[in-house]
Amino acid sequence: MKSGFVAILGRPNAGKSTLLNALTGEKVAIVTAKPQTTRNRIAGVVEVPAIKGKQQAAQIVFVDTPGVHKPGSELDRRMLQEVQEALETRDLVLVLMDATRRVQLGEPATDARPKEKGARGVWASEDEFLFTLIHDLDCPVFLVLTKVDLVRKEQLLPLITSLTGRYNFAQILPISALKRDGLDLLLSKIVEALPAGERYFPKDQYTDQPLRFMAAELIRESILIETGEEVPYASAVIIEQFEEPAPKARKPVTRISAVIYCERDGQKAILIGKGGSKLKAIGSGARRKIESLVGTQVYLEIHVIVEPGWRDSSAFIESLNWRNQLEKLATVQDDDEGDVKKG
Ligand SMILES: Nc1nc2c(ncn2[C@@H]2O[C@H](COP(=O)(O)OP(=O)(O)O)[C@@H](O)[C@H]2O)c(=O)[nH]1
Ligand SMILES: [Mg+2]
Repeated sequence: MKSGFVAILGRPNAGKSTLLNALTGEKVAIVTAKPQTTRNRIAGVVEVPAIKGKQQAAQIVFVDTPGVHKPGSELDRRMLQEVQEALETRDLVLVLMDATRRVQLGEPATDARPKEKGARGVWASEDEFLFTLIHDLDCPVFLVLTKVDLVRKEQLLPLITSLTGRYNFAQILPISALKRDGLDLLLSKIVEALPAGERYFPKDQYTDQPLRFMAAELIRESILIETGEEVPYASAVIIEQFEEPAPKARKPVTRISAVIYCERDGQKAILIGKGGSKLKAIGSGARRKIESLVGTQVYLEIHVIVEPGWRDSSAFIESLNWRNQLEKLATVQDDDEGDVKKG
């Protein structure tokens, strides 16, 4: 059999998380129309069955990453680090490009142009930045043009020409993650390129994320849907308590207590809303999704706390990372088992 890690790389909003979910057939990563939805690298595991005489069986570990953009805050720098960490352990890279975007033909990279959204100069220089990340990779890199359900075929050609002029891609594959078009071909091209190897994850595991982090992400997705302006970007969610139902409970309930951190009083007021109406909407939207994730009824309690300037606090940002949270939980458990508790 074959196996390997496949990093999904691209600009914000390219459709990376949508592709991850389409490939795994599960809601592994949250998806919204807003850029910079994904903050951590997230693995989604796909089992590909063998096709007799054609293709070996494979386990592909796709790694979704935050959108590549030039960092402004400490949070941005941490997100870029997640991208780089995904690139350290990979057997193949997918560069995902939104097929609906405009083409820049041979434009010079410059930051001197106005920084409005979609301004040509900014697009070009941010692309250049993405290309520097893949510049020295010693593995196959596929160009995947996604959202082709939104464009006519003849529109693709100029985009392909301009992108292949910059990098020697091993494959160029048009897909639509939304319509699930082109995914089988993409999978078989990936399997072809992967090395022989054993599974990295148990056969029935579809992600590396712990449930409590997925619950935090679903709450963040609700915030992204329910609020506008800078509120979603200034918000972070931490699960303080995640209590699974007692074994054999007649009516199993998962009890979750979460905190939404924001940066200013005004943002807190927006998150809570008139008479608590906004927080209620965020909570009930998230609760439904968490219920379908954990498969039990969920009691969800949410508090909002102002943590001024957290996006520039590396200590706070590190505490958001579930890999760090797991380490901390393990230490607490060790302490509980071994030592007499202080205080
Ligand atoms: N029409 C269409 N929209 C898509 C497709 N893939 C993603 N999108 C949309 O593009 C937006 C960004 O998707 P997301 O997966 O969050 O992008 P990411 O930031 O790269 O992870 C969302 O509104 C998606 O619904 C696609 O294949 N077709
Ligand atoms: Mg994403």
